Formats: sequence, structure tokens, C-alpha cells
Amino acid sequence: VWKSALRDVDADSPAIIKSIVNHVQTSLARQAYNLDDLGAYQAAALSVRDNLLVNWNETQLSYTRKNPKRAYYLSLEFLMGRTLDNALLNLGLKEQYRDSVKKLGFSVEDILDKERDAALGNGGLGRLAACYLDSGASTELPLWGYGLRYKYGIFQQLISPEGNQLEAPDPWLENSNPWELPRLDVNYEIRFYGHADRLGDGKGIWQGGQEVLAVAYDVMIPGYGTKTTNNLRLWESKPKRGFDLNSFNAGNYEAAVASSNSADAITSVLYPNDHTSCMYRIGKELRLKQQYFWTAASLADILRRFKQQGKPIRELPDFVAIQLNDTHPTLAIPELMRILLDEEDLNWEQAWSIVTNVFFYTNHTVLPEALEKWAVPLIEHVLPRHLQIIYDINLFFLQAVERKYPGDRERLARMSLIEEGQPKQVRMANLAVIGSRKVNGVAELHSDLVRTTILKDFVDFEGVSKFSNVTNGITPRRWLDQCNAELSDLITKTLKLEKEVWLKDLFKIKGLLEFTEDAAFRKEWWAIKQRNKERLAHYVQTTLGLTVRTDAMFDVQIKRLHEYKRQTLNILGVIHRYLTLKALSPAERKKTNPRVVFFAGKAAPAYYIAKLTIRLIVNVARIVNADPDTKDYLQVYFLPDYSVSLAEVLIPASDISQHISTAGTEASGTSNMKFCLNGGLLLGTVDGANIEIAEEVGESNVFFFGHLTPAVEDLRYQHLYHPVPLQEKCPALHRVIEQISAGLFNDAEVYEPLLNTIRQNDYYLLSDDFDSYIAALAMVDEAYQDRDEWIKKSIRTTAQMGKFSSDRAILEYAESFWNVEPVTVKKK
Ligand code: 26W
Repeated sequence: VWKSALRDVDADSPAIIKSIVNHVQTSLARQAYNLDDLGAYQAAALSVRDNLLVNWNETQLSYTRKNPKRAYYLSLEFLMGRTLDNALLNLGLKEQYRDSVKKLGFSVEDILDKERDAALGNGGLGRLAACYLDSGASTELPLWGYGLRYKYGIFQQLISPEGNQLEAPDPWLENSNPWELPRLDVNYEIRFYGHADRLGDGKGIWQGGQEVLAVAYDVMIPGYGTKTTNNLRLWESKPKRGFDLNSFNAGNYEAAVASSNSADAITSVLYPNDHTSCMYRIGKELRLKQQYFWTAASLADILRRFKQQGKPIRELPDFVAIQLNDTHPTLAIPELMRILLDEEDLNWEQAWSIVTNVFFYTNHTVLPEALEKWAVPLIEHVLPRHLQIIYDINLFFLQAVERKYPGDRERLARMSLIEEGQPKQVRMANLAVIGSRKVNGVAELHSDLVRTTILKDFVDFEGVSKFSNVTNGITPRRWLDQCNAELSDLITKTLKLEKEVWLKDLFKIKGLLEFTEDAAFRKEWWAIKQRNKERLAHYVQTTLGLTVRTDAMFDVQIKRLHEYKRQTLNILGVIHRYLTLKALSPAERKKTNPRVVFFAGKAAPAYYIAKLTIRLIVNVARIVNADPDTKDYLQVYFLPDYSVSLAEVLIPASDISQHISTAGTEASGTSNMKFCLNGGLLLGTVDGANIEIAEEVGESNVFFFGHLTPAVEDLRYQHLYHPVPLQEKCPALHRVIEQISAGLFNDAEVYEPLLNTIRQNDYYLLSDDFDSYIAALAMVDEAYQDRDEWIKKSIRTTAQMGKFSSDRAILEYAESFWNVEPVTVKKK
């Protein structure tokens, strides 16, 4: 592409233009005249990076000078999405760059679209980590993230002609990544295998085995409207020596190459499983190695930084707080014990008191199959010294439990770090709890369930004050200002505030409430929703070649595929609607509310039932969208390869979104917050953060249905011991299922295993909630007919989302857990 303007840059051009052109010629070693959008993206990114670097250096320098207590967020997943747009907005440089690239003959939107997502996460837990980094920098907290630099992010999802999910690798680093700074000088040797000897007094020595190098890559995290630019440090594994020279000399070339391969393998791929048990039970050695590699490198780095201050090790808890994002980094607990005992020569009490004041543990799920357990023989093989330490921790712990509850053997068995069985397993959640200062869940209901179910014994033993709640949040910068710029501008104009003010104090959007009665404002509000629908329709047209009608209600469910999230309930509801429409006369159909239903989400590659749900959705879409009787009233789309970037297009376009997990199963949910912040209404169960959203926006502005958490256990018991045939229990659902079985959506027999989960024990209670779900959908339709009232609900919803800013959440962690305070980095 010939971009003539690029040739005319000279010394008098504005600084941004010069900087971009300079990167084209030097960093990219390209000529201006044959630059394409990808090249322009790379040059613009490098130019923005120069700005970030200045702030990053100043931030780190001021931390070193002021020496505040620092917090570290250890997460195996950071689902960052794209960086350029976010960096431009946080730096306040978006308009300048828009003008500059325009003068160079490019459109900023086209350039932004060239960036690949950094998809180093599965879903909610990884995206939460990314929101917290944004909020940490925006609230000026000295907060660093630590994670892994996977060569391959979450797999790319393809849909086969039959409707099956196929997985392809995601080589996101292919075109080089301008956002990372390799720090080849920051590296640590990490040991695996070998043998461990006890030396008495709880101490030991660990030698031999394999050593792998951890190399740091830094990603800069700019705050919004602050100079603070924090760091996300990601580790890459490398063989300690390129080749093992001994093996090489012995002529064993293959062994030399194999050992270097296995070192590289540690950070090669993100595990695509969430909430699934398969990986622990069959002993995934590589996943265990990932977890240790990352926690050991991160701890070594944290301790090296602490030691540079020259303080005694006992002061560690005064300067360091480490948040464990789920149990994935729990090996940090025995690893810190190992360092303190074996290397720092502390005694057990000293070491344990430091450990239990440094760590904080967040639980993200109560589903039993998602609680991590590692086989004892596997830990013994890979980390022999750590197993000794875990046994010692367990011994002292159980002695204390025995003192409090003499002779209560069942309690001891439940609380033990070791689960008896073939093989024995280490319960990582129990280890995380006893090794941490505080434990929290991620929404009120979830934290209550943590306290009363999975961790009840620990609450009894340690007291309830250790177990608390921090309701999740989302960054309003990415999830409103960036993804819905028009709405953000309208809010700014209406509130008569600088956008920096309300985006940093989200409670201020409450000011929108007084405009719900303003017809002109409502008209603008609705026009923006309409344009967002058209943007989504355009995306579907260009990526799938399908035409979405934009004069209908947009109904969206986007999240990982899982039985507990009940996408199956949604698609069965869609079929019910289809059958109902088919039975109506053309005149009656015309009176119905046209609806476009969107699904997106990935299934774990080995999760057979979840994959069948995708297949059903795709085939229902095919039949329904092609049916001339109904296609004007109901359309269904499964959008492949869900990602952060796709969410940024889908969320602003939604009228209603579905968060319909079986009560008590979804810890929080965070996309529910994103939809509501963008004026989409919520259709959901009384679960997770849905409850707190309803508390904030008012029950009259949400659509709730389904059984409540306390009923779930009884209902499951009924299913098992007093089953009622589906035909009697829920005829509407029975009819839908029998249509699928009869082949209405092709390949009848393929769906039987999925349908049987409902016909048989129906663990996730679809048959119990189906009727009230259909009733709730009808209420949504009815409410949508009164357009003015609907728009008012939409405005009221957005206006009352202040609580769900991740700034609020991260400050709760800082104040009530970490005791970490903001550090102002002076603007020059
Ligand atoms: C099998 C390994 C595994 C198990 C669980 C990997 C990852 C997990 C995570 C805990 C799954 C997860 O992302 N949980 C979600 O965390 C979000 C942030 O707190 C919540 O909003 C979601 O409700 C919860 O499902």
C-alpha cells in the first residue's frame, strides 16, 4: 500500500509522527513507501512503548527510593487482550495518535485491529487478574503481577461443518510482541527432581536433578491518568545450558536435545482446562512443573528485591504481601518455608510465622471437581524436599487440631493436607488456607458458601475473621470507555464532569439517574445501543458472511462452556421459542418480539458434553435461521473463537445478557458487570455477583428466575431417590428434548449423551428451573415492548454500577488485607 504522506515527514513534523516514522525506519527496518497496516501498528506500538518506558522507569525508581510495602499478584493466567488502545487511552494520547496516523495515511481503527490478543488465560480468573493490574496502576498501588510467558495462549476455536469444536494452536508471538521487554539478565535456576535429605530441626537439603532457567519478560501496565506504570513479570523457561555437553561428548546427541526440549516445554502452552478434574487425577507432571517453576522464580525475584534493602528477613511481612490467585501458586508456601529453613537458617516457628503473614489466598470456585489435588508420588518425584515440608506442616497442624478437638478423627481426616486413597493426594486448598493470613471468596454468596461448606472446619478451627469477601470488579476503562466510546462520551457530556473523574470514581455515574426522565437523553442513549448492534452485525457479516437483523432484541450469553453455566438451558429455551413460533399463525407471529440470540465460548478440549452443547447450538442456528416461517422473529448465532476483543464488540451491543448458572455454582461472574455497565439488562439466577448487581440496580431492573441455593441440595436428593419422569415433571422441556431426539436438528443420535444428562440425574437442575426460565424470558419480551420504560431500566442499570469498579475491589485488598498504600509518582 502506498502511503504517500509517509514520505513527506521531515524535521518539522510533530513529535508523534516523527517517532512513528523513526520506528518504521530503524526498529522495523522498513521503508515508508511499502508500509502496511501491520507495520503501522508495530511502529505506533513502539512509539507508545517509548512513552510507557519513561513512566515505568520513574515508577520503579520511586518505589526503590521510597521503599513502600509492595503487593504481588501471583496468577497462572493473565487474560490481557489487546494493549495499544488501552495504553493510548490510559496515557491520554488517543486523539493525538489518531491525528498522527491519519496524517500518515492510516486509520487508527484499522491499525488497532492488527494487534493480536494476549490470551494467556481461560476465562474469568485470568481476566480478573488483568482488570486488577489496570486498577492497581490507576490507584497508584505498588502492585506487580507474576505469571508465565506461554508461547501458545488459549487455543483458537474453529467450528467444523458438522458443528464440532476444533482446536488450533494460538502462536500469538509470531509477529514479535512490542509490549514485552526481555530481561535476559534477570534469571533464576529452578530445580526439579533430585533427592532431598533431612538434616534435623525441620531443615533439609535438596540436590541433583534437573535445573531449568527462568528468564524474565516485563510487560508495562500503565495507570489511567497517573504516571504510575507497574510491571507484569512473565517467566520463560530455557535450558540451563543450550546443550548438555557431557551427554554430547558421550555421543548421546538425542539425550542432549531431549533435555533442552523438556526445559522449553514448561512455558510452552497454557492449559485450556478450567473447572475440570481430569488434569490432576491423571497426574499432569508438566502442569505441576509449570506451577513450581513460576512460583519459585517469582519468590526468588521478590526475595532478591527485598534483600537489596538490607532488612533482616523477619521483616519480610512488613514489606511484602503475596496474593495467591486460586490454589495454582500454593507451592509458594512450602517453597518459602524451604528457603527460610534450608537457606536462611531460620527455625520452624520463625519461618512459619513469616509465611503465614505474607500470603493471602483467593478462592474462585466451590465446585468439588475444580479443587486442586496433586498425587503424593508425583510431588515426591518432582519436588522431594517440598513433600517433606508439606508433611511437616501437616504434622504440626494436625497436632494443633487434635489439641482443640481431642479424638475427633473424622475432623482430622477432613482437615488433613493429605487425602487418603490410591494414590494419596495433597489438598492444595487446605494448604493455601493454613499458610495464609486471609482467605477470601469473590462475591458475598460465594464467600458465605466457602465459609459454610468447603472450608467450614477451618472456620471453626481458626475463627471466622480470617475468612472474608472481596466482591470482584471490572475496569471501567476497558469495559466502557474503550469498548463503548460513544456511550462514554455521552456520559461525560451528561454528567458535566471530566471523564477522568467518573472513570476513576465510578460511583459518580449515579448522576445519570436524574436524566432517565429526559426524553432527548434517552433517544441518544438508545441510538448508541443501535449503532453498537450495527457494529456487531458488521462483524458477523465480515467474519461469517451472515446477515444479522439489527431491529431486534440482542440476547447474549458468552462465557466458557460448562454444564454448571447452563448454555444448554439457553439453547433448549431457544428451541422452545422456535416450536412456539412455528405453532402460531403468521399474524400472531408478527406480534411477537423479534430476538437475535448470540452464543460464544470455548469448551475444554476433553469436555465431551460441553462440546455437544456447541454442536447443538450450531445446528439449531442452522435450522432456525433458514426457516422462512420464523427467521424474521428468531435468529441464533454461535460466534467462534470467543476472546477479550470479541467481548468488546458483543457487550456494548446487548439488550439482555444471560447469567443462568445453577444457584450456588458461579462464584461471581464478571461479564454480568460488564453488560450492566454498558446498559444491557441482566437475565439470571440468584447466584454469584448477580445478587449484588440486583441489590445495587434494584430488583425491578433485573430478571431473576430459578431455585435458590438452599434448595439445590434437596432437589438433587429428589432426583436421585424420588425421580419423577420428565414428561410429568416438565412437559415443556420434555417436548423440546424429544424433538431433538427425533432429529429436528440433524444427527439425532449424536445428542443422546447430552440429553441423557437431563433425563438421568440432571445434576444442574435444568428440569427444575426450565418453567421459570421460560416465564422470565416472556417477562423480558413484555418489558421490551414498552421501549421507553426499557431504556429507563437500561440507564438506571448503568447508573448504579459504581460498586463494580475493580478500583474499589483492589483498594479493598490493599487496605483490608495487604496493608499496602498508594505511592504517588510525581508528574514531571
Ligand atoms: C482445573 C484447573 C482450574 C480450576 C479452576 C483452572 C482454573 C480454575 C478457575 C478457578 C476458574 C475460574 O476462572 N473461576 C472464575 O473466577 C472468576 C473470577 O473470580 C469468577 O467470576 C467466576 O465465577 C469463576 O468461575
